[in-house]
Amino acid sequence: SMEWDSYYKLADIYAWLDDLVATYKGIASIIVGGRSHEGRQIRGIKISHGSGRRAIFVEGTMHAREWITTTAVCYILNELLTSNDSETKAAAHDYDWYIFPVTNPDGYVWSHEQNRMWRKNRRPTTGGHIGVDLNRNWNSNWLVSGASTNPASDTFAGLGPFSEPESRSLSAYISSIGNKIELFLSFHSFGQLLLVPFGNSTAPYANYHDAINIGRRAMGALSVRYGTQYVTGNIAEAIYSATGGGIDWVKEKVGVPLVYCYELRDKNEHGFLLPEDQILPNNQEVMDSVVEMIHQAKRFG
Ligand code: 0X9
Ligand code: ZN
Repeated sequence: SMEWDSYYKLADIYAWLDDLVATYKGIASIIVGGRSHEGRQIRGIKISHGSGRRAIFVEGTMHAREWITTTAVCYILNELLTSNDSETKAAAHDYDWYIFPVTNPDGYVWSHEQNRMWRKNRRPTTGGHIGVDLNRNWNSNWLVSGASTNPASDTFAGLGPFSEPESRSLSAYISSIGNKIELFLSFHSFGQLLLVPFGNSTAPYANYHDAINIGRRAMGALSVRYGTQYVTGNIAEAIYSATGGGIDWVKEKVGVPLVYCYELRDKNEHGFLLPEDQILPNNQEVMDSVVEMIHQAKRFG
């Protein structure tokens, strides 16, 4: 089991997923959201307590060095399977959950073994350069803004939309269950932000104000335990203009009503190197916010 006091390597996380499925037979099953360039699975878990339920999709570690997102997604999964809290249990029972802790497995392994600050995937592109920013590679306003055509750049968008096996296969998986997804959560770090689409436009869409209100209330719940403050806002406004991101595609092309991108702790004191003693508090406050978000989403319909 996980102790939430250190960051885990990919092999340990994947073995833990397999253990959970063995322990929670009939409720948890392994799902595979495709394969990476180096042939690793994008391995996740589906939690389902019965048929006919709407779905919540949770993914982390699209950016390799954002290790706090890996453990936060694992924690959500663990709580949904093991918590005795009534609201958490209701959330687990009322929805089908599709949970992928590591959507960029090659990059994550590279960040553990070779370069702690690696962000992109590990596929060779042009000019001897390696890696595409998977959060610029989705087919939504691809390469329109905040993305690079330079293969050496950390925000290189790739040679075309969905040029990368990780974003291509995960998007196909999302499409295959798209009409049942009610809420989509993408975990990044850092900055303490809760972002809603779109990456290059601040124009409100149909449920924009509901999305912001639900998000603000969820961040209110997040702040209760340790006082951690998050800002909720549109991507282009709250952080910077960036297109080709996962949540933009999920909103625009799949039509999922509620989609959010968390930018977890901290606010650049430690940045990507968030100390291990912040793992548990971070994960607890995030779980508080997810439970409240579901509660609020029901209120707003
Ligand atoms: O630049 C990014 O991809 C995200 N910030 S990070 O520091 N984690 O790299 C922000 C992305 C926001 N846009 C979308 N999710 N579409
Ligand atoms: Zn990121």
